[in-house]
Amino acid sequence: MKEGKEIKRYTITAALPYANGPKHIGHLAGAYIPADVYVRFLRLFKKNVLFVCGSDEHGTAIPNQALKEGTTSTEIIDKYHALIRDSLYKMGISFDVYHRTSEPIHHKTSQELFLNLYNKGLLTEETSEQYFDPKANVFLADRYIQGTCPKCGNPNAYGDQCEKCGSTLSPRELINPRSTLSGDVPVLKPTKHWYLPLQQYEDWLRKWVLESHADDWKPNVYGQCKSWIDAGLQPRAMTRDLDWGIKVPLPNAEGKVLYVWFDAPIGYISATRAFFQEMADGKLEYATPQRDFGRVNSEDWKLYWQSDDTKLVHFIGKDNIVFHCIIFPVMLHASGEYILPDNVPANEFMNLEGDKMSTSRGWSIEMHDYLAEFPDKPDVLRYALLTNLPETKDSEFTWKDFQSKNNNELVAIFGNFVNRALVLTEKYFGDKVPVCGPLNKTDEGLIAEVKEFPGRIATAIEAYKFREATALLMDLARTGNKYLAETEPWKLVKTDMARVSTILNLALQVSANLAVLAEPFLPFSSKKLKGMLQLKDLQWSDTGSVELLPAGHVLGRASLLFEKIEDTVIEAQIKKLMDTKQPPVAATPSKPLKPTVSIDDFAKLDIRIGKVVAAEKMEKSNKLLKLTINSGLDTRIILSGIAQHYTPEELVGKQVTFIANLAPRKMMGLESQGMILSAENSDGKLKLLFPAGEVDPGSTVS
Ligand code: B3M
Ligand code: ZN
Repeated sequence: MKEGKEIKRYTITAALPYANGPKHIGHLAGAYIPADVYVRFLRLFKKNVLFVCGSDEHGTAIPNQALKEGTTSTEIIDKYHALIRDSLYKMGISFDVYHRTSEPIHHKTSQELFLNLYNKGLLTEETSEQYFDPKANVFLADRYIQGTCPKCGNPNAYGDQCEKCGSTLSPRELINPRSTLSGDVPVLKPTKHWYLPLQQYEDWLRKWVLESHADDWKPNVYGQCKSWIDAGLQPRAMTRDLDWGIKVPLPNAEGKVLYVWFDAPIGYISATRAFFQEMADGKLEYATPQRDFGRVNSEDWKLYWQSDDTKLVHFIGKDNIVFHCIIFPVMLHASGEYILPDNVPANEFMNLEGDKMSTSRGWSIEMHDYLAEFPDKPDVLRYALLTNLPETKDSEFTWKDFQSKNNNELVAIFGNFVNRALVLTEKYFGDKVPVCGPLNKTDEGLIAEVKEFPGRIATAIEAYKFREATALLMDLARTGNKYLAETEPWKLVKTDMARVSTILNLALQVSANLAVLAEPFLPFSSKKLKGMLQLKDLQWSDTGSVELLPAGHVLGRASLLFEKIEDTVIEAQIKKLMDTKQPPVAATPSKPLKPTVSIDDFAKLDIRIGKVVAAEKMEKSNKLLKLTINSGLDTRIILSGIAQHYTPEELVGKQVTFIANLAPRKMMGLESQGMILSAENSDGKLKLLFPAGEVDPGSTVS
């Protein structure tokens, strides 16, 4: 946005989640909830705002997950795109568009931007040595490589980032690197790539970030940018050797794709293009317009990205700062066609019950899990997160705090206040708003306070201080509660009905203010409360007044806005969390992959199911069990090294999997006629492989 220009429209983005797994409540606190509050706030001013998000479906994170789940990258992105999108919408995150980077329009937009830079000679071509896994026959970019973090010593840092300390890394910085594909130590091999020469933009970045945003960017964001720039900017490869991603649109670029951090932020632009294309065509697939956009044209996306009266704001978590504040802006600036972000209000991390949140370690609360447990309570989570946002430093979510925020604030203050106002009115005046008579000092005090709140909350939101804004909203409810406690209308019913009428009128006016002002924070409860008050759609600018509900206005029926959460419910959640916690990941990965074998080699093995008819310990061996197997072909003896993992009694009658044509081997004086198959866990424990259901002895396995 140009300094001093009137803002005509807003493009608000929230980080595109990687579609490589479910996302947790830390992601909500990092980006999605603050962004949503901001956007809903702007909409309450009838601002022209577009809220953009979608799935990030490229990068090594996707094929890596496919490998883990034994499926394809396409299946992974389809599955998690839908899961994440649905969870976010159910949490009330009101995107106007939720797109996907696997869509052709995104590939096209990314390739165009790449070519724009390439054709202007702004990318440098360089051949360098990079880690390669000869066994898997791939170059090890980003998350295909792990090793020890040079900054904090975490043994499981990735080639692009250490998840423990948040440092941005490159594969060559890792100590003891290993391939995540084979576990092997990689070798160096030359390969050609295209680089964005960030160092050439140092002066420009110093001016744009360090000078012009010294006052309006958050200290955590500004500080990270400054240390990056001060450390000396390096050329950064914008391409990768991978078979998953957007093809590099150049001849002689076989097997090369765009770097995921080149294409992902362009996803914001392509989502905007898709939105206007769909709106213009009247065929909505990814577009979910949350307000009336009027008549639009497919080219209107340009207004949101190329017009300097547009304010662009990126909401992200702290691990994405350099990409949104340095690399993407350099790309946009170099292209010469795009506006730059006005602000990037990144949050720090939210921890969970004393430990870092992590889906892979089972120490997290996934959005879809929360919604399955508390389907009617998205607002409670929104509130618990909002009051605890990691805005200036890491914060912490605990189930106890969640319970107390619900019981002591939403129920006891907000819910209690509006419920008393509505129920008392119903009791004394039926379904109509009573008249407001002459005012006394207490009433005037209340009115003066109510008048201040909208401005105070707005100032906090505009400064991206959502915690403070949320606290102020609750303060307004507290003010209402205090007013009722002081005026005690229930005691005046017998003596001064006119006074009761005034008090309840004012209490209802405060409730109406709460209903409107709560919308950005607690959209579901706001809607419910508006229904109870039969309040028409009001804007932010209508609030601060005690004339929102005229006397005689017919109210709807009162019901509870929030309900108490019992200790047993919270204890069950804590137990569930403890149960899913994984032991810390061992420094050594799973065993390296063995060399490839042909299908013909595999077919030589005769694997079958047999029934254990007898089992006994072998004398003088604490490892071996002697199993007598009905193999369907014969009755044979197999010696198996599982004595420390199974007792003979456990095995009799069980169906086991064994290799039937292994050459007999002599062990401890006995001939073993085959081998029982088992899986070895990372802790060394063996688990036998049983068929999932009873089959005939001798059934073959393939
Ligand atoms: N997918 C990283 C993340 O989820 C990445 C964000 C992209 S924003 C353009 O943390
Ligand atoms: Zn680290």
